[in-house]
This record gives sequence, C-alpha cells and structure tokens, in this order.
Amino acid sequence: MPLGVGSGCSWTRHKRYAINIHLSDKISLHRHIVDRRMYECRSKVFDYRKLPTTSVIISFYNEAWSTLLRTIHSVLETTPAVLLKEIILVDDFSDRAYLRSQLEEYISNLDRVRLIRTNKREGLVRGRLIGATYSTGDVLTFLDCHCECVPGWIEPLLERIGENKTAIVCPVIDTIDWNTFEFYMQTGEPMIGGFDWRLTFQWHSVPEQERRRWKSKIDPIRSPTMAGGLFAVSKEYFQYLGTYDMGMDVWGGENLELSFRVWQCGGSLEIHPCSHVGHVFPKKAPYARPNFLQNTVRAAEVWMDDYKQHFYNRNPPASKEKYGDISERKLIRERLKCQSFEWYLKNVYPDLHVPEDRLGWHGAVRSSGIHSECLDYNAPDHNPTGAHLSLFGCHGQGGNQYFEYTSKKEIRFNSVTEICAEVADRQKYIAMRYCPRDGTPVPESIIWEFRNDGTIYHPHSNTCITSHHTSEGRTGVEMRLCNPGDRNQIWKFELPTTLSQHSWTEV
Ligand code: LR7
Ligand code: MN
Repeated sequence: MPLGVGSGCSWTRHKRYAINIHLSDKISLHRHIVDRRMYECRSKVFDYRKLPTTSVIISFYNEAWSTLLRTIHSVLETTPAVLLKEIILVDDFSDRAYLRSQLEEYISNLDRVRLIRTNKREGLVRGRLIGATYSTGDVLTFLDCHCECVPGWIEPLLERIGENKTAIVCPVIDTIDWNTFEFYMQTGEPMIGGFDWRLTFQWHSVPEQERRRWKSKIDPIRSPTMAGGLFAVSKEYFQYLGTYDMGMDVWGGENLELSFRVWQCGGSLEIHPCSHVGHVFPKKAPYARPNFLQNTVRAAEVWMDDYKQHFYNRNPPASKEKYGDISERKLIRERLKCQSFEWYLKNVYPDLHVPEDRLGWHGAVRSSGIHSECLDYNAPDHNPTGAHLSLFGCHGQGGNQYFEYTSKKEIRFNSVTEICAEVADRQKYIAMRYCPRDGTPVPESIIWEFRNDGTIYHPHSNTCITSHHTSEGRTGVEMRLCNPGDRNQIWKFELPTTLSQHSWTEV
C-alpha cells in the first residue's frame, strides 16, 4: 500500500478523488470503529436464527483502492457470518487499472465476495439492479463504495424487515471526513430526510408528532425521504414495488423517486437509530453527474401530480428536460393503486410548506430603476440565513431569484428550508430568517405590502425596498422612506418559465 495508483504526487491524486487519498491509503483497511451507540442499542441481543439473511450490494465507479477495500472489509468484519450471504461488487465500467486484475486477485482471497462488471457505464441505479440479480439473501442491503459500518449495524435493519416486510430501513449516516478520515458518529437524535421545492434532498430534525409516536428510544423513525445510498429492503418487496426506475442514468433523483414510491404505494421508509454506517462525503463530486436533473424530472412526472409545477417554477430548466418514456413507471403506480402526492404531503410530510404560487405573485422581482437587475438571495453554504437580500443581473433561472409572496404577506424564499424576508428594527438591509411554521402567528417584521404603484412597502418600518448604486460602484437594495415616483422603488414580479410579466393589484 498504496497500490498501483497512477500518479505519485499526492496533490494530483487528491484532485482526482476529491478526498485525501494519501491519508486514506495509510489507514488500516481493517480499522475498527468504536461503538458509541446509545446503551439501549449496544445492549440489545438478537437471535440470529430468527433474522432474515442479506446480500450487500455495492456499485462503484472509479473508486479509490483503499476506500473501496475498507468498505468491503468493514462489512465482512461487522456482519455476523450467518446473516451475510454475500457481498456483490458491481464495477460500473471503471477505467482505473488497479480495479482490474489486482482487484480480482485481492478479492479471490475473500470469502463470499463476488465481483460483477458491467459492459458499459450503467450508472448507480442499473449498477445496483445488476448486482441484485446475483443476490441470494432475503434482504438487499445497498451501500456506497466508501462506507464503514459500526458493529451491530445490520441486526436492527434485518430485524425490522423481518417484522415488517414493507419497510425500507436506512441506517443513521455518520460522517467520515474526506480530509482527516476521522469518523464522526452522530450520537444525538438522528436526522430524517426531506426535500425542498427545487427537489434537493435535505436533512431535518425529527418533528414532535413523530417523537410522540415512539414507544422507546430505539424505535425506527419514519422519514419522508432517504439520502439514497444506504438502505435495506426485502428482496421480494423491492420486486413488488418496481425496484428502481431503470431510465435513470449515472447519479441522482432515484432516492426521491423510491421515497415517494414506497410511501405512496403502501410501504414505509424508516431510519433505525441503532444502525450506524459512516460515509465519506467527498470535497466535491468526483465525476460528472449530467443526469441529475433528468432523473429528478422523471420522479416528479411519475409521482408528484400537479405539485410538480412548484418544482418547475423554481427550476425552469427542468421543465425543458427531455426525460424519455415513463409509461412503465406510471403503470406501476396504477397497478399498485398508489396514493396521490397530496396524500403523501398530508400524511407523511405535513411539516413541509406547500407554496401557494398564486398567479402573478411569485418568481423573480425585477427592478424598474436599475436596468436588468433582480432581487437575489445568495446564502453561504450551511448557513441558510447568513446573507442579506441583494441585487443581481436577472437570469430567468429561478434559483436565487425565486420569491413567493404569500397570502400571509410574507416574502418567502423556499430553498433548503423556508426563509422569510425581514427588516429588523432600525436596520436598512433586508435579512432572511426562518419563517413561522404554518398555523402560527406572523411577526410584523416580516409582513410586506406589494402596492398598486409597484412599490414593496414594509409597514412596520414604514419604508420601501429601494434599489441603488453603492459607493463601490455596485448595485444593491436597502430600505428607504417611500418616495412617490422614485423608479428605484418600483418592482415587477416576473415568472421565469414564461417570461410573462405581471404587475399587481392592491391587496
Ligand atoms: O455512474 C455511477 N455508477 C456508480 O456505480 C455513479 C456512481 N456509482 C456509485 C458510486 O461509486 C457510489 O458507490 O454509486 C454510489 C453513489 O455515488 P456517490 O458516492 O458518488 O454519490 P453520493 O454519495 O453523493 O450519493 C448520494 O446520492 C446519490 C444520488 O443518486 C445516491 O443515492 C447515493 O447512494 C447517495 N449516497 C448516500 O446516500 C450516502 C450518504 C450521503 C448523504 C447524505
Ligand atoms: Mn457516496
């Protein structure tokens, strides 16, 4: 070790994998992760004879040697032999030399590890499905190819599926740092999966009503969506549900598709707090992921009914994607008599704010005073409320320029989480804060009036949104006394999809 990696220079190798491969290569392929799960999980005893067996399926594309091999050893060393039928590796047409004969030789010394190679690049959906056809276990357990399992990870998943075949069960996903390879176990309450209306996956804390449902700390937690990579499902039930959408290529979208499907078609999606698996989150995507949007559109078209319009409004390029034939997927929905998306939102994800998108009251907000400039919100990573509203060239792509004026008079920006425009006392800038939950009172500082004359008035501060040129020669927005006739206080909502312009009437 390191084995057969092309370039000797750690800098280029680092760039190639988007992880600190130099360090990963130095860490034992057999390192043991300390079991820091809660006591109730650690002390639980299982009767292996009563648990279903599993096949672990790992599809990989150009994965680094040490992260791939550490995944395999970790599964072998943490999964009781009587429960593990086999590990099925699917090489999705990688082009790295060390993944050829060197890998074959290495795993020929390992018990119960099989290697399948695809004949062309299939992407993770078809890669996993090809692997599944070779499985002999009762339960399919899918993992990414850069994981490390915490001892005791598999039993809770198998036990739960043993008692409820229609549950898809995910482990808690711990973080393995891409640079230091430290394993950070999430010891607090697990997070559950959600999404925003751009259809990006999001983590959320467990809602109160779910917590009230639990009988014990180690009950599985119901989750509206899953991250995608790490889950266990009864092989028979997975078949019944229609496995995966084989029209999805490379990466992305399949996790939301399967999440909507399992809930809408009568099953459930859960996270088991006693099952922990670490995952290396790379610094950036290590390979191109051109199919993400197309895959997501397929999911929206099959499962979201009219609610898909909220997604298209916020991501106009999505509505222009050619997504191919989805008739077979729609047939599955009919055949299984699945519920509507409305049912899913109401029963599975009641905490999600559903945009109103009232005609003429959503989209980009264009300045009349400064040519071609729109309100724009560009939050720093991991800090959704960490910026102020600014002005930026109108791009018609939704995203950072997509706002919704609600019937409760909020200006909402719905990405990652629901945030609302606010002017705090004695401030000139427009900040963003978390919106009040549906059904709770709206504070005055976030109430706005879009007036007949095109001004956006903030009653609490008695000021209007004003575009202006800053002293550094840039453009910006701030709150100023309303000044009738000032073009810098006149704004227009504009729908990105149609580019049709709407002005408003008094509310
Ligand atoms: O063309 C490909 N062929 C493959 O076999 C592209 C990828 N793959 C393999 C790849 O080598 C890896 O084993 O597919 C697996 C997932 O790809 P990653 O690890 O590059 O992606 P990721 O970790 O960003 O992916 C997350 O989202 C994906 C959306 O398609 C999948 O659902 C991944 O399984 C998912 N990973 C996780 O959920 C782990 C936790 C991440 C979080 C939160
Ligand atoms: Mn991954």
